[in-house]
Amino acid sequence: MEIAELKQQLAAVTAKAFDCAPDACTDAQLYHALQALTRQLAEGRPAPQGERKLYYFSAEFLMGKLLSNNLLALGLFDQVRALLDGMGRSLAALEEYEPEPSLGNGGLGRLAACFLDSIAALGLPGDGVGLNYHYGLFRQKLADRRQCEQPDPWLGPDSWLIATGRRYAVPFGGFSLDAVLYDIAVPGARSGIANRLHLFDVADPAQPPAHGIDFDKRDIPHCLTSFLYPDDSDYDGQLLRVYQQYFMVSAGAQLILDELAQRGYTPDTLSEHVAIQINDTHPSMVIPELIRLLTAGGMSMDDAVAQVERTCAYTNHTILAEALEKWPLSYIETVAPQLVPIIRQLDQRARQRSADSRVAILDGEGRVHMAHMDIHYGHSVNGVAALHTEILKNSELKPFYDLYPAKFNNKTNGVTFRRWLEACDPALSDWITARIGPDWKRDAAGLEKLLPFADDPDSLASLLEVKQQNKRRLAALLRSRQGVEVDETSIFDIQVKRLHEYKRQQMNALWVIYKYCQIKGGHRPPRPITVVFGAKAAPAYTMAKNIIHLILCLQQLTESDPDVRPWLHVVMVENYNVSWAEALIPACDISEQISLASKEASGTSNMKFMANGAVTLGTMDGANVEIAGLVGPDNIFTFGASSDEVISLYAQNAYRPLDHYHRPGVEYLVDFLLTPQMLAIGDASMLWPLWNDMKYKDWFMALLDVESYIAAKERALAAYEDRAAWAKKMLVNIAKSGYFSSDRTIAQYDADIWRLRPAE
Ligand code: 26V
Repeated sequence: MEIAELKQQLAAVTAKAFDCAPDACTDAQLYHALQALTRQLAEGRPAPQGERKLYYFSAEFLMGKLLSNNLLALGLFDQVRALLDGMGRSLAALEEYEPEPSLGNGGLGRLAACFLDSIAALGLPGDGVGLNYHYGLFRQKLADRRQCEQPDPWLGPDSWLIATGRRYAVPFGGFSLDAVLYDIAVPGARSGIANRLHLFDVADPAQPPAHGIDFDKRDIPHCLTSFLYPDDSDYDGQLLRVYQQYFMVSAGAQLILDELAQRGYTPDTLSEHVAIQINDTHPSMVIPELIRLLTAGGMSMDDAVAQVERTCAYTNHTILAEALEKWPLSYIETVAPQLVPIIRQLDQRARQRSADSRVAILDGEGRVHMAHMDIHYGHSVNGVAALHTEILKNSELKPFYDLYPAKFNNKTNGVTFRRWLEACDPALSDWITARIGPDWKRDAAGLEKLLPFADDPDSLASLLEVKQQNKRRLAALLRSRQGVEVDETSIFDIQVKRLHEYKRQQMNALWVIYKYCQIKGGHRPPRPITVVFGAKAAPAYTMAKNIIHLILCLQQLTESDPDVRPWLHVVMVENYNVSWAEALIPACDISEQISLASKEASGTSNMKFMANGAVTLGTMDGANVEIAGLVGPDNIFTFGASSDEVISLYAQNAYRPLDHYHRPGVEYLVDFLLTPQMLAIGDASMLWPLWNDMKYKDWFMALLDVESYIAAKERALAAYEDRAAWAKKMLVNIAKSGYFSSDRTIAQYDADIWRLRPAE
């Protein structure tokens, strides 16, 4: 669409809605009009046709704001930017009025959103299936150096939700509840089509809780879709999780069979016409539910099991034992009693396939191992990075790999470069296009064409200028949102991700202590350093909250010390989310990816940072391994124990944190937590358990790697001072990042697992 026509259409909307021309509108009104227009264009697109259709089931879809993304997909991004520019307005300013959908939590949810974007861009028929949470995970407030949780309402008059008018009755034990279907259109870039994200909701949702995020967890009819991952530290909370899961998959399975019939196919052809991807174990009950529905329609159990096994595929996103779901069968007896005989049958059949009790579905304590059900009754099991898949095959899921070697495959994660480069970093996008043309927007592998510019001083100088511009933009945002003043000439070192001990934000905090002591001892760095953290802690995860407390204490300590403040600045962003990521990632110099090797399945922010010209400081974990392989040792800073070393330390129970604590460079860092200056700022009831845990337990081995981490970070900081050499590292990272496009990942899922064969 030309700019003139766009302007005309926009004028029609503003005239009708506000009785004025676009120029006379406020930013809020202009946002409203642009959103309405964009929404209408997205919804007007046809669905892709094909023999087989994918349903991507996920408890989370961390979509982020949709205006820029949808404009890009519709091919209107540049025109809208130009139009607004001509009016003296900016898209960024309008987007401040868009609430961010709070439908996700972390990597798994953001991956689902990137996948929907790529599925649509490739023109593949594939819809998402999830739940319409009203108050999200929670909104994080930082007060008194602690995290507080508030509801995160996001549904308002300008939401992207489409009320479809469709609903399905979900049969729970003792009552039934209607699942009301809302959709969000997912337009594909350059494909001309739009898929849908299907979000099920209760008909009569509860109002937000009066205090924090506490609510009546037994009020299933009203509260089922209130929150994502509601507290499950008690029985009611655990049961609510199972209610949510069954609600999602039962309604989803009914929708699938409905659409199958609408397309003119009978249930005995299910696997030819439907592919289901089970995103981690939250949707696993779709397997027995589909079997239930198929057999209720007259299909034999043998045939139903075979259909479902050919239809479903499972992705594993974590090897942390506590995240592998095991629900007592008694819970399922309460929530969905009709599934119990089916799950027992599936367990019996699995026992016929293998006598190895480690692969049973039901264990001796009457619990259902959800992942086991997925592996037996799905045709594909994939990990999300090369190292992760190898660990699944060789240790975590080894008995299953021995039983079903052909089911296992790797699909290294990816991210959509439309959101994570084109939309969030227009200056860098223009810099790239000025050098290699626009083809990289179609196929990110084309970014390799940048490599010859690694020796072009002008290109390197202007690349540094782009980074500077993004740092300035972030500084302005930090000022307006949090009242924080950061030094734009400092090095921006950024760690943003969920707070978890295995991700080792506490190790980064130990580095802050190291640097603080260095500066106090008169060793100033050559240039100021800004260390940015962003992380939410699960509300019941005490140690994670203690780590947030430590970071906030260090923030206050460094800020209030005039010797240190000019050289070392700790900033914690409040309520880290997709929108924050879109401002932080383009501004980053050093990308912190410091998980304990073997624990981070893949990571995806590592890929986004890389594509935006940050240099990784990381362990050889998850997709960092593949990043290191692509950019080579000169363009990444790696450190720490290898995954093999870590796995063998666990296997032999041989890690002794005290041995590391007693090393001369380590003890004072750990003990710093309990110094009078820290206790004057912080709370001993949070700092002491952290100190005690690090010294005596340290399950994720921060002390094992802290010395090599500090050394590697020093190397990175020193390397930054050779500006031309650093710019070259940035350029190589950008040039090699194309492999991590989710378009590539999705093409592989389709070739190896889904085989969607879209109609030409
Ligand atoms: C598990 C659980 C279990 C306990 C209750 C709450 C809860 C919530 C979520 C999960 C699963 C989270 C898994 C996850 O997000 N994994 C991340 O997936 C990314 C995409 O594949 C990957 O890049 C990250 O490395 C991995 O941590």
